[in-house]
Amino acid sequence: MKIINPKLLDKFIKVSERAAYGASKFRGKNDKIAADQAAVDEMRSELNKIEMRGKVVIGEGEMDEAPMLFIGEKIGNQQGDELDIAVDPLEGTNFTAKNLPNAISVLAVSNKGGLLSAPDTYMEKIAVGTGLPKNIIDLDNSVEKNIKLLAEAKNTKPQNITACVLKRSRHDKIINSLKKLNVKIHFIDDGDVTGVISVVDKNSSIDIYLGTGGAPEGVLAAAALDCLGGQMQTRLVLNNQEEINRAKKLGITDLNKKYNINEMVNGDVIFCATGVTDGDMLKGINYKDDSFIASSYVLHKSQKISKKVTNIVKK
Ligand code: VTB
Repeated sequence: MKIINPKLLDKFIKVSERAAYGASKFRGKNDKIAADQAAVDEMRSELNKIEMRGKVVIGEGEMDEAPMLFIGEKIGNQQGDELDIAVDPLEGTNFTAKNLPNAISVLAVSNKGGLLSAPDTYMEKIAVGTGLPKNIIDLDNSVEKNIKLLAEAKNTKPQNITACVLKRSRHDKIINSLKKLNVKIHFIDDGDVTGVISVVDKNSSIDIYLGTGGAPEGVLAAAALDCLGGQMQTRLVLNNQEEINRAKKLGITDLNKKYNINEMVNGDVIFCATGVTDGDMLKGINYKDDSFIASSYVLHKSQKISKKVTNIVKK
C-alpha cells in the first residue's frame, strides 16, 4: 500500500482545528451560512499551506455551485504528493447556529483515486461495529433480517440492540420496523458522520446505524470506519435525471451499486475531525486568551494511528 506521508498528519489536524475554530465564532448566532463560510475559509487557507498536489473530491458542491472547496478544486501548494481530499468544513451547521452538541469539522485524505467521488445527493447507509462476521448486514435485507442477524451474532436479543437513526419522516418505515422489534432507537437531528462512527465507539451503546443521509458524509464516515474496522454498506439515492447526470459526471456508471467500505475508500487514508460544539465524540472549541483549545479525532490507517488529540492553537 502506498503510504500517505505521516509527516502530513499534523498539518491535516491543523486544517480541521482551524475550520472548527472558524465555525466556533458563530455558535448560537443563528446563522448557519456564516458559520459554514467561516469554516470553509479557514479550512481552505490552511489546506493551501500544505505541500501537496491536492484535489477536492468531496467538497462544498460542484464547480458551478460552490466558489470554494468545490469538487475538482486544486489545493495545496501544488508541489509534492498527489492527494485527494474529502471535506465537510462544518458537519452540523444547524447544531452550530443553535449551539447544540455534535458539530464537527471533518476531512479525509487519500492518495489520488482513493476516495469515491460521490455527488452531493442522498445515500442509503447501514453500518455496524467490529468483531462481527463479514458482510453480516445488507441494504437489501429487511430491517427485521438485519437486526435479527446482528442480535444473533452478538448473542443477544433485538430488544438489547440500539440503533442510531436520523430523525426524518423518510425513515418512518425503518423506525416502525425497529419499534416492532423493540430495538432501542437513538435519534439524531443531524450529523450522521458521528452517527455512523458511533457504531465503533467503545463509549457508545450504539450497535447499528441505518438510514438515508448525505452521500458526501457517507464517504467521510467510511474513511473513519476503514481505519477503525467497522462494516458499512451504502447506495446512492438518485431521484431524478439531474442527479443521475451529476453522478455520471463524477464517473459513476453503475447507479444502483451497493458500496462496501473498500469500494469507497481504497488504500491508505487519513481522517481528522475536530469538535466545534461539545459532543458525544469530541469537546468543542474553547477560547483561552489569544489561543483556542481544539480536540480532534485523528486516524491514519497505514500507521495504525487512532487517537484523540487536544491542542492549544494560536488564534
Ligand atoms: C445528514 C447529516 C448532515 O444532512 O447527512 C443530513 O449528516 C441529510 O440531509 O449533518 P437532510 O437534512 O436533507 O435530511 C445533515 O443533517 C446536514 O448536512
